[in-house]
Amino acid sequence: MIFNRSLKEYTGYLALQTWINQAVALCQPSEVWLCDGSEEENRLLLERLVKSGTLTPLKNGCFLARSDPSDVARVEECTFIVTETKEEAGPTNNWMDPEEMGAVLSQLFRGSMQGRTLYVIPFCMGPLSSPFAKIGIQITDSPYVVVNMRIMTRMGKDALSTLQEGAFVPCMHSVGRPLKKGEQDVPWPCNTANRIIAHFPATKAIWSYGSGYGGNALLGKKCLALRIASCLAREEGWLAEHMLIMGVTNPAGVKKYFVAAFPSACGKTNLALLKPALPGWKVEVVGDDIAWIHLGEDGRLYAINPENGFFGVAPGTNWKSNPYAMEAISKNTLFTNCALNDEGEAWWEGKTKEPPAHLISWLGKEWRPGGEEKAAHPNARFTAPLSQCPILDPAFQAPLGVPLSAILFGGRRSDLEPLVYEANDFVGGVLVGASLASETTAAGGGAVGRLRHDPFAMLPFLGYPMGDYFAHWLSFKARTKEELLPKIFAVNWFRKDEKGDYLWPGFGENIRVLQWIFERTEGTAEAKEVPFGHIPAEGTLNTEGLNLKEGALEELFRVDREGWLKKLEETKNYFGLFGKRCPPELYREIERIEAAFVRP
Ligand code: OXD
Ligand code: MN
Repeated sequence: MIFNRSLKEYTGYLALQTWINQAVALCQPSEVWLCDGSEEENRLLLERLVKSGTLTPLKNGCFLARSDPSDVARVEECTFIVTETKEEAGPTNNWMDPEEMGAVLSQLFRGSMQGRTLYVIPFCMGPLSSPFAKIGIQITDSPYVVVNMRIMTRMGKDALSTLQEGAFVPCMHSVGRPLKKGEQDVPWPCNTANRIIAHFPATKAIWSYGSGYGGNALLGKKCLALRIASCLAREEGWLAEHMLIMGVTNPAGVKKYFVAAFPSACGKTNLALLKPALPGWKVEVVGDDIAWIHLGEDGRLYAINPENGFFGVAPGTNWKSNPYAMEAISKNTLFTNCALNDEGEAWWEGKTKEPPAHLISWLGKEWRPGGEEKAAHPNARFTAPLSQCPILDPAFQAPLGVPLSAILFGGRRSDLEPLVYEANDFVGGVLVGASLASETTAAGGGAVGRLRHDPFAMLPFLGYPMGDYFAHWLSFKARTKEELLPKIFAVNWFRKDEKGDYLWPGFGENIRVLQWIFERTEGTAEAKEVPFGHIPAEGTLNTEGLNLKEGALEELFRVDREGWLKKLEETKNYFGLFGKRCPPELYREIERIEAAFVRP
């Protein structure tokens, strides 16, 4: 065991030692490395990774990894919720029986780390001093995972110091490629034919096999902070959400916090790091992907970011679309599946207006512009510490989180959904979240551009039945005064005209929409009532200095009655999938909107 302090010094030692012993007996590694999270350790691991060909050093302390071409995204079809009955996992999850899964996993993991090092990663999701933080212990045979987890979480000794006996989420991970004596390793070991990412809500355990990529392997993120956390949140009365957290300050210096849920790769990082196009407005970021939301003693909702880094989609990120992200990733960043330019920097589609004349592609091949193949994979990622972000919110480490004034739901929809509207009330807002649908992206591993329901942007990340989740959201209404709950809004930056061009410029100009939302939460912005809520009254959305195409604004807020009635009907059909678990309040809200459409 390589660690300069004995495990016995930690309160949580007994249960942890047992867990490590079991893992060692099962996986049969050739050495065990308990990670302390230090600079020195990180340097050693990076050296190992460069030597093994997994990482290529870049400028400014950055590194590039090229994954196996078959291991490039989360794999939703290989992700399971393991419960006694299928009903407990719910109709939106893949399910397996615990005994059956136990048998599959013990076979896969037996000897899976032969010839490799077993790393033990203690990590904390949430600020170390937060009563809402959760400790995870990830066991992995991937040093690439260790160096990523060090950026994405509070990892090592500090996390271990806060461990109480037995109070950790056990996270077991293997790339599934044992090495025979003398066998040469490959740069990106994986076993994609046998990938399985299994979650056990009853014991809160996570077992992941066969993939080294992103959310499949960095188990603090989607597995712990969303799927397992959603189960904990249901039991303990809070919410674990796929949401960014941002602070918005107006020119008068008043600050409010918003959270926003968007499906994967729909612009959460860009919105969280928005550089306002309007003078006097300021945006600061608390988190770009996950929010843990608790009811405060004052009856308001508060959010913490359980993560400590960005694991963002690189393609499309540039100095215009997201200058603060570009700054954050300018040093000490791990790039995965980006291309490599001749200056020793990572490159991806959209980084520069014109692609460089020569690159090495994410596949490690010579690349020149004009061909069919992309230089970077569409789901290429950067892993960068939040601390490097120039607009990190000062309350980022606040143990109880930041108070919320608004909740936004958004998808990628080329038609129907207006640029922004406010829901009728809290129940109406829960309906907005529950009926969220979006065009699919490269992050989920399946077909791209297909409209699919993605309630609360949580479809791939909920650990229990969707209908119960809707009811859990609604339960907050009875637990506090409605006027203390954040107002709920829907946004859609992706509306297109009949030629297929975007109607709204997006990016920094989205502050105009945030301004209206901000002012609605203060009760100062005027609104026009529509059946599904309120849209900005004419002239209320600040479009000064914006050169919108003629008719664009009208189109962005056009209420397509037939389209909406069809959507409501279709939403009812979709909710039918959840049977009796779907709360009747949501059907009543749909009926209320339908009736308002029918009334002259
Ligand atoms: C992510 C995702 O990586 O949602 O954040 O896929
Ligand atoms: Mn995400």
